[in-house]
Formats: sequence, C-alpha cells, structure tokens
Amino acid sequence: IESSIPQPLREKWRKFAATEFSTKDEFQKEVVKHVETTLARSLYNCDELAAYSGVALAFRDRLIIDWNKTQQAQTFVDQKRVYYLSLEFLMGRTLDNAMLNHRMKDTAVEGVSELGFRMEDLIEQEHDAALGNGGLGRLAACFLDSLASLNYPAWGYGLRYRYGIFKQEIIDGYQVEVPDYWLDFNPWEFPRHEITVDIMFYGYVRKSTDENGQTSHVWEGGEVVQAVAYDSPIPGFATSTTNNLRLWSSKPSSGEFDFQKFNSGDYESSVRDQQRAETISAVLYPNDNIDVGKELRLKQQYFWVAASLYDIVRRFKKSGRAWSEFSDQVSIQLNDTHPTLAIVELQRILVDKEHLEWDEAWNIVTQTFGYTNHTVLPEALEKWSVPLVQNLLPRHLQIIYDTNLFFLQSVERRFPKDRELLSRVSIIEESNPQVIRMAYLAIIGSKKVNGVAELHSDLIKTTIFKDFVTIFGPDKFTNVTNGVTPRRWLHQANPELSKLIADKLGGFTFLKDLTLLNGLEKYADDKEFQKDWMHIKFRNKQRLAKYIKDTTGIVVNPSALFDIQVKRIHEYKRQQMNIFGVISRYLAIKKMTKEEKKKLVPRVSIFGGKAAPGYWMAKTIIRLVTAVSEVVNNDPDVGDLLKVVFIEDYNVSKAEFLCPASDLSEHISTAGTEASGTSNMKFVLNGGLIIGTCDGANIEITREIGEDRIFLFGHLAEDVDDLRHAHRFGKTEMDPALRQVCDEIEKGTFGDPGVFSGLIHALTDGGDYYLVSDDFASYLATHKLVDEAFKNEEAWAHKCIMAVSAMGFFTSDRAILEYAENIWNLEPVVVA
Ligand code: NTF
Repeated sequence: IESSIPQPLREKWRKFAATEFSTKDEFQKEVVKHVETTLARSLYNCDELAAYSGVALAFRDRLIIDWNKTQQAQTFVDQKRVYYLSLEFLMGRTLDNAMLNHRMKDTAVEGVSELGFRMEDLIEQEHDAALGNGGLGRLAACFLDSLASLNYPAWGYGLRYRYGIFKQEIIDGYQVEVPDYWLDFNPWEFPRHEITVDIMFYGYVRKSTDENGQTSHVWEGGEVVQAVAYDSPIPGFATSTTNNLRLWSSKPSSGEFDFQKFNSGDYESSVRDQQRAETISAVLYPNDNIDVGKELRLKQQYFWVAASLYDIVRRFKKSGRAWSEFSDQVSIQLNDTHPTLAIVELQRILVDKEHLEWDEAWNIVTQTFGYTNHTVLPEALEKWSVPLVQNLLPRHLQIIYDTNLFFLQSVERRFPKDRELLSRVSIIEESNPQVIRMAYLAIIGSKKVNGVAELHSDLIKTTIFKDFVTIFGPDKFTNVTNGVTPRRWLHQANPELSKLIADKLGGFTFLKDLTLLNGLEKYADDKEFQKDWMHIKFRNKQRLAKYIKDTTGIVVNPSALFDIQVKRIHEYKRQQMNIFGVISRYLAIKKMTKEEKKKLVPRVSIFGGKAAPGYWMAKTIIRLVTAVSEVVNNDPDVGDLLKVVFIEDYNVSKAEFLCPASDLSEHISTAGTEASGTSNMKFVLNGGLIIGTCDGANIEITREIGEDRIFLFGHLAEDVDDLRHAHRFGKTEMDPALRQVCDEIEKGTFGDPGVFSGLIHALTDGGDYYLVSDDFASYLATHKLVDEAFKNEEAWAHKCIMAVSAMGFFTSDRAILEYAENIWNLEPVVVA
C-alpha cells in the first residue's frame, strides 16, 4: 500500500485522523461547519438547498472514511475483485440511501429538525443521478448496493455523462425533451485529476519487427482524448464496506489541445478541438431496447472500455503477479454487449503491449469475462458496421477478424461439413456493409453467458444463441434471475411498511436476508395486521393523490383502485393495450345504468414513462393516453369511476413513491419479449398485486407467491410464432371489443383520429406484431376479476401479505450471491 508519510511522523496523523460523527450533536456540528465553511455562507444564511448540501457533505465525510478503509483492506488482502462494466448506472438520489445504509437517519432527522428544517424537504433538493434509460441501468445500481452490502470487493465502471436521460415535459399532450444538466452541485463525486488515461482513436496499424525477428502490431497516429476519473462512494447497508463507482469524463489530452493554435489567435479551431473531446462523455444515448449505431456511441464505448481496462491492468500489475494469475484476480462482467470491446482491448494489451502469445492471451481473456444478455429483441442486438470500426479502431478490427478466423476454424474442425453453421455463427455478418455481431463476440470471448430470468435464459439458448450452445455446450450458458435492493425499494421507499414488517419480525434483519419475510405468513389472517397494512397502503395512495393534484390538477379518490403502469414506453411493453383497455372501460361506463355504476369499483389508471426521442410510435402512445385522460376526466357521466393520469418525467425518485401506492401494476409485455422486468418485483414487494403476462420474471414471481396472488392472462411465449404467422396471412379477425375501441378513436372521440392512425394501422395492416388483439379479450376478462377481488378488502389484504411474504427470492443480494458463486468465484472481504 502506497504511502508518503514516514513512520516517525505518523503518530501526529493518527492523532488527528478524521472520525465519523455518531451523535446528534456531532452531526449538527458537521452540518453547520459545512454550511459555514465549505459553502461559504454566513451563519444564519441557510435555505433548503444549503441545508441539504450541509447534510450531504456531513454524510459524505462518513462515506469517505469508510471508503478509504475499504479500499485499503481490499488492497491489503489482494483477493479477486469484480469489475462491473455498464454504460448505465441509474442511481437516483444518494442522501436518503446513505443515511439509511449508515443507520443514522433517525439521528439526522432529529438533528435537522432542531436546526429548523424538515428532512423530507431537504431530500427533495437533490437532483436524481439519471445516467441510464431503464431496467438495465437501475439493475446496475441495485447490484452496486448488494455488492457493497455483501462485502464483495467490487468496482463499477461507467461514463460520467454531463447530461443524463432527458427530462420529459408534457406540452399540449405531447412529450417534449429537455436536457438534464445534473452536475451543477454534486457532492457525491470526487474528481481524480491525477488519474487520467490517454485514449486513442483513428490512425493506422504498422507492423514492426524486433531484433529477434518477432513481429508485432503498433497502432499509431490518430486523435487522442484524455479520460479523467470521477469516483463516487457506494455504501453497503449496515457494514463499513464502501465500494467505488468510477465514471470517466473526457477532455482534450494535454498533447492534443493545441496551444500553438490558441496562442496564435486561432481560438475557434482550438476550442473546436476541445469541444470534440468533451463531446464523448457529454450525453447518454436515450434509447432503451433499441440499437442505433452512431459513431459517437462507438467512441463512447471504446473510450470507457479502454480507460477502465487500463486502470484494471495497472492495478493488477502493481501486485507483481504473473499474467497467468490475471483471471484469479480479476473478473469483468459485461452489462449487455455495450462493453464488448473490452474483450478485444484486453487481447490487444496482452498481445501488442505485453507481448504474450495469441493463444496464451486469449486464454486469459476468456477466463476473465462474463456476459449478461438483457434482451432478445432483434432491433436491440448491437451490430457495428465494419467500415466504421475500421476507421475508428483499425487494430481492433484486425483482432476481431483474427478472433473470428480462429473461432470459425475450430468450429469447422468439429463440424466439418456444415458451411451454413459457419456463416450463421460468424462474428461478421455478410451484409452490405459487413457488420460485427457484438453478442457473438461477447459469447466467444466470455467464460459464462447469462440471461436475466428463467424464461429469458431458456429463450436465448433455444433461439438467438442456439448454435453457440451446440458449439460450446450448455454449461457455458446460465441463468441469474434479476433482483432489486430491498433497502431502497422497501425500507427507503416505504418506511412505514418496512417498520410494520420489522415490528412483526423482530427487527430489520430481513433487509439483509429477505427470505425472513416468510415470517409474515402467520399474520396474513390477523385482522389487526391487515388493517394496519391496508392503512399504510391508503396513506401512500393519499400521498400520490396529492402529488397528482398538485402537478396535474386532476383530483383522484384515494379509495379507488390505483392501477399503475410505469416503465419506458415501448410497443412490446404494450402500454397501447392498457390504454385501449381503459377506453373499453370508458365505453362500458357510458352505457351503464345508475345501478350498474354503483357496483363498479372506481379506478385510477396511472401511466408514466419516457419515449425515446426518435421513437414515433411510442410518442403516439403517450399522446393517446393524454388525449383519453382529457376526455374521460372531464366527462360528467364518469365522475369518480374512472380517472386517467399521465405522470410526467418518470424516474427513480418518482418510482420510489409510485411503487408503494399501487393496488395493481401492469407488466403486460407480449410473451417472450420482456427479458425479466424488475419493477414487477418492486410493486409486489410494496404490497401491490400484478396483472401480467407469462413473461420474464412474472413467471418466477408466480411460482414464489402462488397463482392465486397474481392476475395472469394472455398467450404463452410458445404460441407467439404461430399467432404472428396467422396475422401475416390475414387469418385473424380483430377482437370485437378492440374493434369498438378502434372505431371510437377513428370517430374522433379523442381528437383528430389522424394523430392515432399509426397505432390503428399497427393492429390491422401492420400484422399486429405485438399480438394486442390476440390477448385483448383475456386482458379485459382478467381486469374484471381484479375488480371483483378488490371488493373484498380482507381477502385482498390477505393476498398482498402472502405475496410479500414470498418475495425473498427477488432481492438483488440473492442475484449477486449467484454471480459471485457461479460466475465470478468471488469471496467477500470484511472491513474492520
Ligand atoms: C432490459 N434490457 C430488459 O428489457 C428488462 O426486461 C430487464 O429487466 C432489464 O434489462 C434488466 O435486466 C435492456 O434494457 C436492453 F438494453 F437490453 F435492451
């Protein structure tokens, strides 16, 4: 461990080493000190933002003390570390999580109250760290929480985007994107200006021969950009372990920024160079489950991967070990194919820089990486054009070609007469232009490949990666069902429910061992407990009702059934089916007698989610939701029986108050399309029930909680091909209820029908690819069952409690344990 202070002087340092505050007084002292000095405010000049900052800085100090201890301990034991490479980390806010993980929230709440502030208001001052699109990025954030909570030595590596996912505004019913500049004040990150890496692009490859006649490849010329490290501490729950999330920011390299130009007065072009460098980490691509293939995105990927690998290799080399030990010390997990170039880059480092033999190097590479696939949607599978890669990363293209050649040769030896197989599994697709299939490269370069829920892991083995199962054998492919951290998604999001559960289970240990929730089973029939339970749900719904009123003006009845679908807007997730169902309900209400209306359960249908800026159909779905809400909410025939709400700018902190406020949530993707889903887990964990298809993790949720506690409907994944085939050959009639809905839209009930013609067209001439018509009848019928079930409050409460008691499996701790044991072979390091 490096240090600079000589032994004899260290006593002084030890004497004055920072200590963690542990009492309310000490906490308050820290807050006031930070407001006065760090923020340079005169003593009583403190608004909510300054108070938030003071509290955040006080906790940051605690985090950093633990972070230092952790890094020292992990370096000292010199065990294997895991590196989680993800282009997205959807962290949300940090302060509340830090207070809770340090078990200091109560102290802090009292402390700020005596200083004249309410903690809820201070928490609201924080900007979400929204460096992700949806499930994939949030999963990475939950995994970081679990890795630290389980004391695993782990680092996250990502990009420090200046702009995270755009903010969504709804203007005249349409989505408008607003840039998310979130870095004006971020106390949670530490710039490491001394940790920089020069990253090269473009140029050419030269072959050189040394005095022994050995030839090697030298990549030269081209543009150089500097990567600067920014570190954020990731605290575990009730442990000192505090891991590191390192995000790279781009700037011109000192060699690149042309002082000559600058001094000679050519400011403009020197500024242009600077901007070109800074552009790399400027903005997160706002697409979820779709690959767009822009050059800047490829630059981002290489920039991030090369900087991270340089850092990882540097750390390994400090240990002085032999290369043969690399994969005993290092596991690298690829979160989807976005970091696949890391495979190529490590091979390049080992062969070109460290002069290992190709095979020896490749052996190390394939022992180091693991690849997680998160989707089977063809439009989401990454492919990079060969000419683009040739130009940007000429040496990497050669390595990819060589890798492919050696791979295909080995396949040919084992399956000599199968030319079709060779072209099917080639990393290079022979299209015009040729493209690189990144998923194939990721499989070939990894030790293990996993899907994110059982059905999904089976599907990748039998469909998109079938040939690779034949070639590598089934053991290379495995499943790790996703999970969510119960710290953020129960304890933080729903403190009252967490406390109620803790009272019954004798404390908060369940937050570290979620299977303990099964201890709730014996209270499921307890009327008092049911009442307390439903009362908490009611209060959470009241809070949401207030939010809806304050932000949209719509008044909703908190006793109504709250039916929520919040997630990225995508045709495969079928928000269109949900809003068609709402229209169908509306039409039914319009025809009801007074008596019939009395028997109907009032509903609030809540939607939320962002559409990718270029995804026209998704934007049309949003427009239909807002159009329907304008009509339905103002129709006196309907009154309280149906309200439709679109929540603007759905993000992590909104999910934190939406999940606890649902009676029912919708996870209704076409079977076989949603790899896992993770919000399904969050909603059930918060005592809501699900209406869903047999897709992704819904299937395992059903297995755990029991069929009586979930509302499943629709066709199965195995039926999808045949149904699509039937549509293509015009062999299907549209479902009559759906026909009525379409007619109503086309009549202009929800405004200019031309606006929605794309949606209707997709169902008819478009071949109904997502099978809305096929599932519509069973969807509506199942909603009727929901209505009936909701009328019996005790039976409903019983279902919810039983469901929560069986959710232990879906903690991200379990997922991380499986990765650690089956993929990484990783041991925890306990920090004193
Ligand atoms: C998403 N994939 C899937 O669509 C979700 O079902 C899943 O829960 C999350 O990953 C996390 O595993 C993607 O976002 C991507 F990028 F693969 F398309």
